Amino acid sequence: MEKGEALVYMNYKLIDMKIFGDERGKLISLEGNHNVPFEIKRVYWIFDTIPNQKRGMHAHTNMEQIIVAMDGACEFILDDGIKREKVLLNRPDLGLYIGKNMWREMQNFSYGCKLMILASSYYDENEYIRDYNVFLKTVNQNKGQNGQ
Ligand code: T46
Repeated sequence: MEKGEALVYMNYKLIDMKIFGDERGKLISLEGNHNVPFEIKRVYWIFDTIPNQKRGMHAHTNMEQIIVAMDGACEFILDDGIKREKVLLNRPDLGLYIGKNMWREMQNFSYGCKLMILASSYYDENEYIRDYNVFLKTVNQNKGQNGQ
């Protein structure tokens, strides 16, 4: 988190994406800094997931993302250090935006679930927090800095 940057609680939102559809099928278009609220630096996808295998279990200090279940479904647990909420991704026209400093866990993957992720930064393992206690400490420190 940059100095002076405010901590945003439950820094995520669900986005219903505009579908261009006709008798031939459907199409969705995402553009950086237009309907995606950041410049897209990286795209990756997750596939061959295993239903009872959790993924994620980390937060990002310096990355924003949009996640789409292109096929199948999975649940995201989102946690800002105070509150935890569960979100179901189960449609290719539903985007999950996750901002900085949000702990995420992915669970209950359906068979064949495929996730596509647009990210605001290049891969950098140093901006991952993979220990929940370190995450709590970091967000609590930031709250202190923001006078909260
Ligand atoms: C996230 C959720 C939704 C790379 O080398 N480059 C990359 O761009 C990424 C994303 C991963 N990796 C390597 C790092 C690990 O050795 O791929 C391996 C698996 O990554 P990870 O265990 O972090 O995967 P997930 O599914 O737990 O988390 C991923 C993303 O890492 C993360 O940004 O928010 O998907």
